[in-house]
Amino acid sequence: MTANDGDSASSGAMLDGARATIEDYLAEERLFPPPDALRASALVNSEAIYDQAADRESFWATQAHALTWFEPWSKVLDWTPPFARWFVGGKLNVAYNCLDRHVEEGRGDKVAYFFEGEPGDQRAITYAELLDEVGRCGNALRSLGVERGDRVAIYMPMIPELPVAMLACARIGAVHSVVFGGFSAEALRDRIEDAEAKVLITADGGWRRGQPVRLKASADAALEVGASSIEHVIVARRLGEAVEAVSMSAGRDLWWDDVVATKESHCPAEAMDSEDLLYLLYTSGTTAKPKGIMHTSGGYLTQVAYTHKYVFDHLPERDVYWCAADIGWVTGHSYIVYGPLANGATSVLYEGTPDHPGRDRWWSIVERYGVTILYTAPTAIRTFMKWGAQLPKGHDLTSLRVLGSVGEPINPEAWIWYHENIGGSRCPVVDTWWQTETGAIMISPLPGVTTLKPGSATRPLPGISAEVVDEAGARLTRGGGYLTLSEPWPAMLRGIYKDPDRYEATYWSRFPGRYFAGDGAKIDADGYLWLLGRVDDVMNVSGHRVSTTEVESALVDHPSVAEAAVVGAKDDTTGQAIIAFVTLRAGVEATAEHGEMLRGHVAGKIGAIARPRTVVFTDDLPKTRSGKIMRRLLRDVAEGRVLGDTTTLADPAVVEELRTRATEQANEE
Ligand code: 7RM
Repeated sequence: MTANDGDSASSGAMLDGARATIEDYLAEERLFPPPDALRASALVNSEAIYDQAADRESFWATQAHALTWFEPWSKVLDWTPPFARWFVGGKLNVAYNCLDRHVEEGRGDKVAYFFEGEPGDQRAITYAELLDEVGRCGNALRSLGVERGDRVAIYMPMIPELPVAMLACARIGAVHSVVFGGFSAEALRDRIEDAEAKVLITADGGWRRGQPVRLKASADAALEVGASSIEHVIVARRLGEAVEAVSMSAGRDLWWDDVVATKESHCPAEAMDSEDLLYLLYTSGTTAKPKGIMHTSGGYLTQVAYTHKYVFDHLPERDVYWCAADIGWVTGHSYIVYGPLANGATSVLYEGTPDHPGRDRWWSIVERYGVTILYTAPTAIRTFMKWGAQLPKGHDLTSLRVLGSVGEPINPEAWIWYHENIGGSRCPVVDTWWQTETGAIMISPLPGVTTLKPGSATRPLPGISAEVVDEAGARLTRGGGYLTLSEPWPAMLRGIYKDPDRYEATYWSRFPGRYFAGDGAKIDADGYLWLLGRVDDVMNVSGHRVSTTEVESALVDHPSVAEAAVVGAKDDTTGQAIIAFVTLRAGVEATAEHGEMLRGHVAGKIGAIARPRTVVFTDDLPKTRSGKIMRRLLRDVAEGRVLGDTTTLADPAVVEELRTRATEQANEE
């Protein structure tokens, strides 16, 4: 199944829905030109950079020259659609670029990370210290037989050992596959099996909202059956005495303190080809099987470094940068680890939740470290809005210069709140559109150049070609359609691991010659882009992608479930919430307890992020005559909207029935 062969009704309906959204957006008409003070000192403060990028290949070559290459490339781009190779023949090492060159140039004492654990423990880690630890970890991996090209799975909390593990892989040429710590044992097992990882790096656990999260127990469950490629498990100690002793399997499991800390720090960096795999990161698509997105070395590092520098107007001598995402998602890979480190940034690395021990935790962090750049997601901003403006007011946030947003469309109300209450009305808000697949930011303002419109990601960055097309693939210069990328870009995915056909079908078949992102977008009279959300069966919950099909599979996996259909419904905080319509097998009673149990079942299969907000039991699902479930109708029901055209329904009575049930259900909550 490709991204586009779902029921076509859903895309059309999505664009209809999107039109209503855009009307809301345009209710906010204020324009925000770059503040004078910021423009005066900005790295880029003129439109000229867009003209310079007209020759795309030479523009990207200039950006790539900001990195240290062991051997030069012979060709900037080799494009055999849909397969791109950037900086062909060039040799570099990503970890060397993130660490060694800063140390060699005398910046070893600069802080790379201000780590703050959720319980309040603090640790500043310099570039020199990070380099040493990465070397030790690289040597540990080598001692366990990890070689160039081998895959290493990483399942960790947000502690310094996580970037260390990633960089150690990059240093020795191994490919990391980071699995978000909130994912279940089963999700971890699937990813280990697909990647055939040789080593798993994990921790006894981490802290979340004051509670220990026992990751090693989860990892043990993942390895209990299957995942037989894993030869060794390295376990970092984070919880220690706070919890019962973790079980260590003799011969397989090793403590970080025994296997890493004891190694010498000198660890030669492999000269990798520009196109060698750097990492795999699994992301949800429109089928139940997550896709292993492949990112390579030279092009990826070029674009994450370039975007981190210019989108956030980052200067290492001036800024303290904080991306508050989790490293387990692509935002953390590109904008906590690789981009900032390549640029010699000083970053904040925070382990926990925003409400522990109080709801002003983030603002105390901004104040403590003098954060100048803050990058977060609309769902977090809306949560802070609910908690009230008095919390940030209680802290000195005047260090902030630039604010960023990522993960989903930011509604103008949240944009304005962020701008005023966090940014003191002085900081540009850069709304950055990109995806796991794009690897790096693609559409975004430049804070010293772009006049902002709240709710618009504005325009493609210099070097990027994004275009909106209609159903037939014809380019639009005004109005709503489908967002496509019309030229290859350095950080683009190189494929889906072990599945080139799916890569081609998912991204390149709907609009020939174009990469289709799966998002709807509109262009306004000034040429500004307004992102309108997904047009496929991918939900966006708190800025994270969850596949409807994946949740449906988890549901029908339960013996009591006959059939399930899942949709995303608009939610004021999380953007979308997961609503599951479930038909039970004969003899099973549709009780509230059973619904609760099914919600837990999904969380157990995939992770808490996929737990449905609501389970609606129904005797039948609305289907077209050809038997396709009509998601558009279910979305209408879930969002309590007036129902659309139901004439292709096999049994219109089903919808009436559902609507009644959904309303009853909502009243019970
Ligand atoms: C970075 C990330 C990608 C999907 C993408 C969009 C949505 C992300 C924005 C956005 C509107 C934005 N990677 N999305 N950023 N929509 N404005 N600034 O989120 O692979 O997890 O998700 O997220 O739908 O396709 S992701």
